[in-house]
Amino acid sequence: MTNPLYNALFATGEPDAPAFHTDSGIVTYGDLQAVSARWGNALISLGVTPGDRVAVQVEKSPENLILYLATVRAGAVFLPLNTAYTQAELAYFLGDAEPALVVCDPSVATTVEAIAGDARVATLDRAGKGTLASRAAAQPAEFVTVARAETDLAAICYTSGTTGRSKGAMLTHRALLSNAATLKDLWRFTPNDVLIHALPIYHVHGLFVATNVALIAGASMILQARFDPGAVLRAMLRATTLMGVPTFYTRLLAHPGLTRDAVVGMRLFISGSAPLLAETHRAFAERTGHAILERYGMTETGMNTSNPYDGDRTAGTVGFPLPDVDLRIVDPDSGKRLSQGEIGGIEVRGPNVCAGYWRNTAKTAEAFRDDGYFITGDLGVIDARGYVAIVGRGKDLVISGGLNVYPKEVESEIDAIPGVVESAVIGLPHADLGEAVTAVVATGGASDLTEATVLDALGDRLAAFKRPKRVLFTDDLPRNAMGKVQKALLREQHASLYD
Ligand code: MLC
Ligand code: AMP
Repeated sequence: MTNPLYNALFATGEPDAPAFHTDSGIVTYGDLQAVSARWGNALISLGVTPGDRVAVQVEKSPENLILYLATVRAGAVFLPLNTAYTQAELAYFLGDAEPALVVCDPSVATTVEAIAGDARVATLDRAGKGTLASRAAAQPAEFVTVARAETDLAAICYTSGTTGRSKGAMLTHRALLSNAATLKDLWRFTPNDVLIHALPIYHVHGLFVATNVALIAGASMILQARFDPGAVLRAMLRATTLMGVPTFYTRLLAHPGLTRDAVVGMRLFISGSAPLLAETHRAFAERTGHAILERYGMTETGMNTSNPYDGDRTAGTVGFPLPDVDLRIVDPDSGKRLSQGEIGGIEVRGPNVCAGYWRNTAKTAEAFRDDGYFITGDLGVIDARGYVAIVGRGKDLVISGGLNVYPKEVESEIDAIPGVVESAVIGLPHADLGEAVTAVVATGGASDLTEATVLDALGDRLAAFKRPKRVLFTDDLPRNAMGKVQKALLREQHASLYD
């Protein structure tokens, strides 16, 4: 049967070749096919039909990845959710996506059942155990892979917006498959590669860039539940590649074990999801002899650009548009194409781009130009050699340790706290996280609010990574002549808060 993404992921790996290296041993490509068959049968026994959403908020484990493969194989739509999301946040996603099945940690099954609507609820814990795993174990290892068209959805990934609630980017088989195939070639992945996989698997970086590229190449992955520099350094002894956010590289640089000897078997270090400082690039090259390869992407588009494998991996740039991606720099207001060297909005078009936002035609229409280009909201410039550099964001967004935080969402929660007149949430330079979410709260001079009361109030409303690392108080927020809060001024005033 034709299932474009599933078939491609298993086209190269030999049945007895390793796919996962886990704490409890090797899982081969053959094992993955057999186990994902059992899990596919389990999904169907739970009523999942082609096109249904399977919402998954569970810790990273080999079984979680098998659930992804089984969902695709069963023709359903994988919907990963950050494990840090609170129940309040989860309720929104379930209401919007209307999944047929929600998979959650056993410890929250009762509360999830209360907000799951018509969806069935099954469980999976960090050790890969739970009602779903038990059900799968009792299923046959034969499964007729469900046929899908290239335009059918394989996944929905939610991404927040500058205004309003999160939107579900609809990712087709074609989008995921074309991006994985392109990156495999560009980054020269082969069955001999061993990728250190220490990223979370609820975002496109860990789920699609890392997992799909490794599988489509027939390579293997050392699966680590979370990023721990010591464990990554130990894994380098038997690995060839690492993909990470910039915080991975700054934390590795802070570890005395990062030496030339530690990386002798490694051929490639890739960074993305947030800007890699040129000084991190330089320091890493000095310590290890490796130039980190930086690439640029987003949830809605997968990867758009990459520094070259051969040739100059230029610090401070994200390299060239991928071979099948059209990229242009435009005047953000008029949409008019700008000349080389001019700074403007980055727009992309290609097979990698999502099919729009789930059940949100208005936001979809806003995000695309009439000629099909997707408006990324990033500001960039192309140099004379064709390298793209990201020079800022047209969208009000903070990226903390590779995770996106939309200030509006945090401000709305802070503004609801008694005693707060208004707030401004900004990103300030932070050596570890790149940017740290910081709140400036205006109290009108008449409140006894403290940093602790504000943070306590946000506790069960916002995931921990969205909560401000610091809360500063002021009588009033600075405004420009148009009455708009001057966030740039606030960023300047507090630029050295985390030094
Ligand atoms: C965890 N915390 C964070 C955080 N991660 N706070 C801010 N920003 C983050 N990114 C919180 C924890 O909840 C905890 O809060 C406290 O900080 C200490 O956590 P930690 O032990 O330092 O965190 P750690 O587990 O080490 O995680 C840090 C990290 C992780 C950077 C390794 O966040 C990570 O793996 N980031 C990668 C994210 C990613 O994959 N992004 C890709 C998106 S896709 P408390 O309150 O409990 O103490 C994308 C497209 C593309 O952007 O181009 O790839
Ligand atoms: P997300 O919505 O989580 O997919 O985040 C996508 C955003 O991350 C992009 O729009 C960029 O702003 C940012 N991003 C991803 N990769 C890079 C990079 N290499 N350099 C700078 N910003 C990046």
